[in-house]
Amino acid sequence: MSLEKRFDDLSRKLYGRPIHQCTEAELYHVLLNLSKALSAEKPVMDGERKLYYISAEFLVGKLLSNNLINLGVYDEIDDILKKCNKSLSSIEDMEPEPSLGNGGLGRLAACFMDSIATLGLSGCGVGLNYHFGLFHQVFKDHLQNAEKDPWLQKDSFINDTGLSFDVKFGHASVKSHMYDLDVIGYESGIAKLHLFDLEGLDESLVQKGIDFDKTAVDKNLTLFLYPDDSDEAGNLLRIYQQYFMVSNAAQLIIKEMKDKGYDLHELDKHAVVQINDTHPTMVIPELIRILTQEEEFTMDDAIAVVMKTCAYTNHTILAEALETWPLSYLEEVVPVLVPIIKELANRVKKEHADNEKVHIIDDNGRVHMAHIDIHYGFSINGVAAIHTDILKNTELNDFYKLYPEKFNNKTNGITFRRWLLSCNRPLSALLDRTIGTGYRKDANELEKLKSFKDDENVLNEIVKIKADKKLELVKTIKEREGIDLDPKSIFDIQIKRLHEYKRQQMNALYIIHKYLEIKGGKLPKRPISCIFGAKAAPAYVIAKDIIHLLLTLQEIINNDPDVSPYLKVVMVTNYNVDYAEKLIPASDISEQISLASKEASGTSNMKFMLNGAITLGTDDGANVEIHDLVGDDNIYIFGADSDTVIKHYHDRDYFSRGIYRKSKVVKEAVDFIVGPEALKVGKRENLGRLYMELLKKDWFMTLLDFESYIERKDQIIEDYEDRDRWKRMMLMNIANAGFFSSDRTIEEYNRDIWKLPRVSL
Ligand code: 26V
Repeated sequence: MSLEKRFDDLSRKLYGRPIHQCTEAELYHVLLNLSKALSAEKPVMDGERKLYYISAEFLVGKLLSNNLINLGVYDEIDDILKKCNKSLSSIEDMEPEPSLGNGGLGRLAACFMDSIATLGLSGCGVGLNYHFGLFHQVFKDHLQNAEKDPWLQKDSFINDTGLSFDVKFGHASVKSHMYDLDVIGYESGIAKLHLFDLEGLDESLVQKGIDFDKTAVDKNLTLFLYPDDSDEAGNLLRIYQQYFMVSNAAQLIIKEMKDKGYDLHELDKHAVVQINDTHPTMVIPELIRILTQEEEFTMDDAIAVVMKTCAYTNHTILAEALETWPLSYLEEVVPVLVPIIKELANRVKKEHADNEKVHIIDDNGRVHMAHIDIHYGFSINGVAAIHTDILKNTELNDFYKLYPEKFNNKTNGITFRRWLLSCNRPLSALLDRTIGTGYRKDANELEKLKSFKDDENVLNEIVKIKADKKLELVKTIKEREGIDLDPKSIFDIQIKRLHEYKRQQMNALYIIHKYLEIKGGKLPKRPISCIFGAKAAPAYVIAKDIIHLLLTLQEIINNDPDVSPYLKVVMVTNYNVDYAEKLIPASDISEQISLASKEASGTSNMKFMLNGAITLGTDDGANVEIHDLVGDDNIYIFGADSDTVIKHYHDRDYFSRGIYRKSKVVKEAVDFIVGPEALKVGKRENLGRLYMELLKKDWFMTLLDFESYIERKDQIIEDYEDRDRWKRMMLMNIANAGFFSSDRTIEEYNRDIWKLPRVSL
């Protein structure tokens, strides 16, 4: 049967009408069901050895377009719809975005699932099905407000599997329910993403905002991702959630091994578990518990086999992000695991009596989750070359000395299906026409584009695609934010979680600096549009203050007739994957300005590069590798390097106030935060706190790099006017992006850690 007939039959079956008479919302549901029917015909990858990728986040993004692309039917569906006077992009707008992640770590897990499926590896993802997601961000009085994000609908991409497990906590016992999301590989089979949900979840617990009774764990476990953990109940709830996730994962693994008739003593031959950051760490003691208590293993045998099965990925060096739980909390939530954790800790203590830094339980009775992973896993990897080096040489040096063979680097990657084929179809069409379609499966083929570096037609087409994407974004921003942008202005974009180390505040200081220059009569040659997207953790006070500053600047600058023709500020509302797919193809400048050493990798830097934006950044995370690939001429690097920064922390000799006192530009920009113009619009409490933070602490050394940031940013803005040079830089960035395909990253994970055979389809 032809696809068109199937599509039409389904629309008649579901709505009693042919395609052209259906509304866009109806067509979304028709296509959702068509996509599910087509994916059900594809093989599910399952082999002799299987990967379980456990992660608290899977930021999958909207699924319809991507699924149609990976099923190889996007263009055909697009044509059918066009014939019926319908547009696929308006239909896509009907799809709610799954709210199952927070930032780079969750999006990485989603890119990995796409690559695992595409490469035909036998693997699945395991996570939780948060009904209200992270949170939905709204702005009121220039402040971030958090609301629930009810993204789940009755008819969705998620399928009920009917599988259920019991999970026993200290004071309660609950039942889970497993839902599956099919991850469709590009012209390949299916990998399953298993999302566990709590049976008996009570959505009505959430009445106002994102507040709910955190103690009602038998009713609240899968309401939110990262519920506020600023109090004890919040901390306990996170442990409940983590154990719920890993207990389900462990039970699933054991069940599948038994169903396939494998000997659990050979668990490591048939299963490999990737622990994504420390959130799933308890899978280690949980597997040991099941093997010793339910499968008659000795403790030695259980530990030995689990050690050969589990591998850990570290995603940050920030001490405050490395989880440590008080033993007393674990005793309350998961008393069954405590004797096992103590046993694991004792073995380490005995073996390494001389070095407390590698112990699992410290003198304050806190359990260091990463230490469990490192001692009792067989692999530990960082996510970019510089990050892995810092882990080896500084942060985890004591462990590196013990287990050098366990440490390895896996530089992050992104799936080109979503971040090129889906979000920038004109650019992928141009690539098809110039270098052929081979790059879709072998991203290194993007290099072929280099032979067009002097081809004016190709260069001008790249520029034209960018201009069109900017026009589309202008329309979106007008619709969603009510702000007018000049499509001819430079689009300078910083999109990522709000965190002091990422230094959105430094970008804000530059905007203030420009504002003051324009007020003083120094006008830029071309208008600049500074665009931000970021959510701040609801309990992270300074991060919310930075959002307040950005919204205050947006109000002041966009309404000032002297300045707004030259400078605009936009903080987009509720930044998510869908927004990223619109912002990234439209970007001229990619802001990657973290304090060197602090950004483990970054992944938006790769997405921007692939879409022809030029990086303005520090030598940090994967920027270092981008820099190596494109060379000095095609990137703008500034600021202190990671060695200098690490030395400042070591010597405790960084004082921001000294820089503020010495530098006029620094002082002017910082003072503006609490000056009369800002306070007319913004709040003294928030702006005053931010001002004091910069002067008294500035833990992430904003002022250290501010002058060199101004210098480099002024330069990149000036160079934008050299249109010949700029378009060559765009081409060189696109052509060098192949290395950052997540297919390459997954090939490396598989080669060095997972060792899965390719499933023949
Ligand atoms: C979490 C927290 C939570 C408590 C407050 C402070 C804080 C700071 C950072 C984090 C990040 C946790 C891990 C994470 O998301 N890392 C990100 O992982 C990405 C994928 O590997 C990587 O590209 C980003 O550089 C890294 O920040």
